[in-house]
Amino acid sequence: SSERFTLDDRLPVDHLERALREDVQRGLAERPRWLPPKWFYDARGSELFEEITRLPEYYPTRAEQEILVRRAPEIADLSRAASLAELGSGSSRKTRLLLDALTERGTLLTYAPQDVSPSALREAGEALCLDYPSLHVRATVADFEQEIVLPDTPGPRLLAFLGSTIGNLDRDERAGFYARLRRRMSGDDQLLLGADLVKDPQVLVRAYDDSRGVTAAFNRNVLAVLNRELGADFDPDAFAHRAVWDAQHERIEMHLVAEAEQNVKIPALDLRLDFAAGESVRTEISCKFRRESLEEELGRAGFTVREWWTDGPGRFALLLVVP
Ligand code: AVJ
Repeated sequence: SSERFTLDDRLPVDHLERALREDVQRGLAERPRWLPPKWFYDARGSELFEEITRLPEYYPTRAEQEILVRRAPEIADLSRAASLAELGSGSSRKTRLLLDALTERGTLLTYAPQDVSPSALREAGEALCLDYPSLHVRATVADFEQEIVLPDTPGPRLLAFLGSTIGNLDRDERAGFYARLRRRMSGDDQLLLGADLVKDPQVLVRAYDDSRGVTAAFNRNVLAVLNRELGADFDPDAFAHRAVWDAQHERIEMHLVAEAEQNVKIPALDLRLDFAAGESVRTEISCKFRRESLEEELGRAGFTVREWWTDGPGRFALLLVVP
């Protein structure tokens, strides 16, 4: 296409609705109950997440940004990427640092963001086209848990998976994800991976339980999504926000805890749920990483870590990984 911006929607029209129903049906029936974190991100949830990234307690976004500012020229030199693909690109805010460096280096032709939100892709894509007048933006609407779409452009591709979104997957899910990624990548492609690191549990818990209650609102928003999409009658205010450090799995878990006994109807699923007082729904895992074990799990999938960069205080890592 001669258009500088294209958007390829690969999700079947009823995908989100079908997947949501399946996830809710499965997760809320299990004990302990759980929901996948991807359902946080409707328009309101995406707004709340943007607000989280600006909170004083939520360091990961700023830490990763600091690394990108410092290392973008090296990333451009080492990858010489003709295209930059990004999984779960959202607002593409941090991406500009990479686009600037790769444009400066003179190799970049195409940016290929992939996200489940067509509106985020359109907004970000159109803004980028204005600011990068020779860039081609090839956006894809797809769920990276289902499919990983890389542009079929010539030359090396740099695949970015930033923000420690990888932490939302447990060990087994990560292994499956790496394997699918590895199969899609050619010998000259590279992966740029953002990973939040294990640190003082107090610092971690505060990052997920901020004093202004933005993360609490973000967490409860998933109940509003279920109310709207499935006609459920959750009272979000009847659930307390909890962030806990699971030392065994080295992960933060977010929960919604029923403050009193609740009966909830989900008509679209013909479901009635009884919550005992104190019963919780796990809404997110956010795994934290150590260098050795992360390099090892990537190695098992056939990847080699070429560079490991951290921010000054060593809170967050950015990895350049090769097949
Ligand atoms: C976007 C998945 C990386 O786990 O830190 C922020 C989401 N949840 N605060 C994270 C999130 C609560 C975030 N990720």
